[in-house]
Amino acid sequence: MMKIDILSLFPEMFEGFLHTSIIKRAIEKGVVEIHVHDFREFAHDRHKSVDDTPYGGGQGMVLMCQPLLDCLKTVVDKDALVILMSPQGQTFSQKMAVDLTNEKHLIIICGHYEGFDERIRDYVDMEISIGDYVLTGGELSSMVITDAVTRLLHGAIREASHEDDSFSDGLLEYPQYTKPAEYDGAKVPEVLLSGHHENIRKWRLKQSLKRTYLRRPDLLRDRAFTKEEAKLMEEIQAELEK
Ligand code: 4GX
Repeated sequence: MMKIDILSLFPEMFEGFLHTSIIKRAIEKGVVEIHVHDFREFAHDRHKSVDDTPYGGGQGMVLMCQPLLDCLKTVVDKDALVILMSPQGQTFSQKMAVDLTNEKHLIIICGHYEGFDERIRDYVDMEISIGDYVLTGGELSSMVITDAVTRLLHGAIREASHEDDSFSDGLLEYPQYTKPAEYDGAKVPEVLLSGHHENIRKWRLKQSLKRTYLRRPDLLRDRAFTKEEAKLMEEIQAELEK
């Protein structure tokens, strides 16, 4: 059982997320325990302030140490990995999601405003960004991390579904089809209806390679191809030159 504590000023943003689909089921099955904490409750003044103007002047507000770190103290333990969501962190990836499944306890800090008091970083083990764009706060980012990690935990989904994930073997997924065999004149590739498992496997591998080559060549840059993959790549390149 993994435990995830999320520290946020907008706990209501998590309502739909925690009560829907696979995350809801994973919580019910005891695969993961997720708690959202409103660190505004730890503010001491009448106005429940959590931010203040920056020393040295300038625009915007800075999240102050006290309410957030007092909240952190109530959830931290020796096993906890404290993660800060920020555009300045390492970019999140499937590999990071897999690595995080080895942790017992994640604590994810979501900030709003222009930034954090730098001294908050002394209590943080890892800073993660979900991509090079600017959000209004870290809540959506923390849900991205929580979602990507939770679905990988034992019992969250059928184990075999992970093996087909895009990125799990460094390739994009092959095209999939379901009934009917023809829709508005568009046919399902013949090989998929043939029942010939070896031909289907080879077709899917070739489609994965082709799609990755065309859409995400960066993923192939330092990939060690098997003999079979190298041969399929030659076929793909020859077909594309025609
Ligand atoms: N991936 N944001 C955090 C506040 C902030 C500003 C500066 C630290 C330093 C984001 C992202 C993201 C917006 C969340 C700014 N925190 N989080 N917030 N991209 O854009 O994770």
